[in-house]
Amino acid sequence: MSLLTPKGVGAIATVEVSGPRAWELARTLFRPAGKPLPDAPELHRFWFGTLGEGAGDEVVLAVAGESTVEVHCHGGRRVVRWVIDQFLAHGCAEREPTRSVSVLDLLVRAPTLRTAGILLDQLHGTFDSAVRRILASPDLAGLPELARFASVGRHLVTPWKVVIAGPPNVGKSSLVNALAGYQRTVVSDVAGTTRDAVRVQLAFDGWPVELTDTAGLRDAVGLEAEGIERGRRVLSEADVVVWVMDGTSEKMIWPGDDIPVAKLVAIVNKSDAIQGWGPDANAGDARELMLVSAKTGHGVPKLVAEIVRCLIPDPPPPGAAVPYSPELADRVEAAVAATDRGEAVRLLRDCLTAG
Ligand SMILES: Nc1nc2c(ncn2[C@@H]2O[C@H](COP(=O)(O)OP(=O)(O)OP(=O)(O)O)[C@@H](O)[C@H]2O)c(=O)[nH]1
Ligand SMILES: [Mg+2]
Repeated sequence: MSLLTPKGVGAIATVEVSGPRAWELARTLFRPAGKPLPDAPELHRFWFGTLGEGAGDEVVLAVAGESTVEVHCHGGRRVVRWVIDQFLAHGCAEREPTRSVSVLDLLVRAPTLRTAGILLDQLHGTFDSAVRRILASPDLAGLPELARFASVGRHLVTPWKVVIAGPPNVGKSSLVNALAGYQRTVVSDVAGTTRDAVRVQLAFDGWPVELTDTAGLRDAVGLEAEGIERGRRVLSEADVVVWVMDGTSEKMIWPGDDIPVAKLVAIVNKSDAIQGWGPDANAGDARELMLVSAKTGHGVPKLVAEIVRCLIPDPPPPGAAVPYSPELADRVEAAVAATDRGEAVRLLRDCLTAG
């Protein structure tokens, strides 16, 4: 069962119920205003009547397929919920909205022009056509190519998570402010200033990013320890961790082994205050020692480019087919990993009917 109309308040909403028991359930829950319903569903017919016990709600019941009925009910949120609940109470399962509705839903929520452009391509059928082409080919040719952009597809609306972490007082909050381009988090020369994760939504190169400032990672007790614990949790969910070290301190504290190298960008901050390390020190391959100054902004554009390269090493070209929601991305990746063709075909067909 799924809601075909967009969520929200409208004059009319449509709830689709499909499956072998759809007609039987419609006959149980719906009381027609006129003659009784036929024993078997008759395609394209519809009836006016009441749904549910007691006063119920006045609805139109329509047969949309051999095993699919539609309930057209009043469109207020509570009414729609109530209609869905009637079917849930009779053993129906709720499904996410159908794909064609959800691509529009996603498009209106797209945070940047770049992600909106990708979603618009899919609204025009790019993803659907690619899936159909793959299904029509005997060896499912083109499937790995479709999975190539699964990670991008997961983040067209939901931002990538970039976490700024490192020891206390190295300039993490200053760096968040430098990246966000304005004063967003509290900066002070007292170590342990940031007590909790602070989140900022931004776009890097047109990609939506949620930047999280964390409490300095060190042993601590009490209130601060709680913030640090949360910081560790945030780290484990990050897509990229920017590990900040202080170039002016005697001892640089490197990230622990618990952060996978693939999602780690390590930087040395306060380059403005480091004797002998001018901008030139940033010229070579400085991935391990990228020099940045949160204070002057030196190295910040390069850091942004590195974060983007880490998050999206292979951006989709214009017009590419992209599995544009986390659900579609999961299905396409599962189809690639499927050991038998039948399973892969089933997953791809699901991509055409469900979001
Ligand atoms: N010279 C110089 N000082 C900086 C730079 N970045 C930060 N600082 C100073 O370093 C101190 C600590 O900065 P914060 O941004 O609060 O550091 P933090 O890592 O967030 O600290 P905690 O939240 O306490 O873990 C402040 O006095 C900043 O002004 C930089 O690029 N250059
Ligand atoms: Mg801080």
